Amino acid sequence: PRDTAPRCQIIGAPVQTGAAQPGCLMGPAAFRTAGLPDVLTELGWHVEDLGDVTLPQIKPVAHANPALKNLAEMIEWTRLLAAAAYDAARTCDRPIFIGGDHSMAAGTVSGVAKHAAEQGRPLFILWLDAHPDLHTLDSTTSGNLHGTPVAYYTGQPGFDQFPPLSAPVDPRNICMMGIRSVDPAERQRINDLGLTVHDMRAIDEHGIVRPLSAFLDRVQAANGMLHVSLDVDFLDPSIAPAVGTTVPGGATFREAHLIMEMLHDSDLVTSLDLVELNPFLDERGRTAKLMTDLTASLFGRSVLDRMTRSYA
Ligand code: HAR
Ligand code: MN
Ligand code: MN
Ligand code: MN
Repeated sequence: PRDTAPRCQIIGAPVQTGAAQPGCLMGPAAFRTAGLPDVLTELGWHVEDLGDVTLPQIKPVAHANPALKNLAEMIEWTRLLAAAAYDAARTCDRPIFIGGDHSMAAGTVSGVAKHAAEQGRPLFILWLDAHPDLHTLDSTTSGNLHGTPVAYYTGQPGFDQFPPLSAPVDPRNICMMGIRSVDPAERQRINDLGLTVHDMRAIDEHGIVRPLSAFLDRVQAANGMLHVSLDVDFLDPSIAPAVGTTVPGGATFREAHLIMEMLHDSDLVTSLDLVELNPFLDERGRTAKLMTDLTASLFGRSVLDRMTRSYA
């Protein structure tokens, strides 16, 4: 690529302690096997693969909620990934965090949020998921901590054992799409915090273009930074089987690509998570390949040159 090419760093986060089923540990290797770095290079990006973050030996951490699983692991991953994400956001145009279950977003989002705050810019989040992942450590009944990162990075109470947030994300700057599995405590929190949530019913009725355009207009008007967090289970299980928490009725192939294409045209995205890929559950690599192709659309792959851009 040219010296002036935009710069992307890839950071592997082999986190699986937040999910009930093992396997997300292999996610970063599957993304590399699917050719993610080469695909981005071919699209004209300068790509640097920083390898995987690794977790040192850690001691268990106690908590009053007996359901919690692997709390100490999530706390340490959050610390390590927040530092890695902060560094990457400072040194390149668009870091990609390849996971790893969604508990990793506690680290990646809080790390890029610190960078955004230092730039004096608000951070917006586009959360593409079947689930809102809005449990606190006290409200989760499954104890699977991939259901909690949004509560952490927005500064909800009860995360005192976690690294202190230097810049909590304003819940009003979060837009969720694809949601179709919400627990009662999360439903209440969505209302209390004022998140924008386009559930699958809303997408069935209105499509993705208008809700996404409205959100991107807000990001643009605020000179915001935009972090996109793409959970495999956002997609319909018929096209993306490699995830431990499939929910029927997810986004279609074209809905997902169109979101990525609009995000590319907007030129607003400043960081990306690719999460919940469980290669142990995949069929001949098809989910890893689809997630890689969606990333390619976000990084500029298109069928034809487009003369007009919705977001200049
Ligand atoms: N809300 C459920 C729970 O807390 C399911 C959480 C599943 N989360 C993910 N990430 N797969 O979106 O157990
Ligand atoms: Mn930056
Ligand atoms: Mn999720
Ligand atoms: Mn999910």
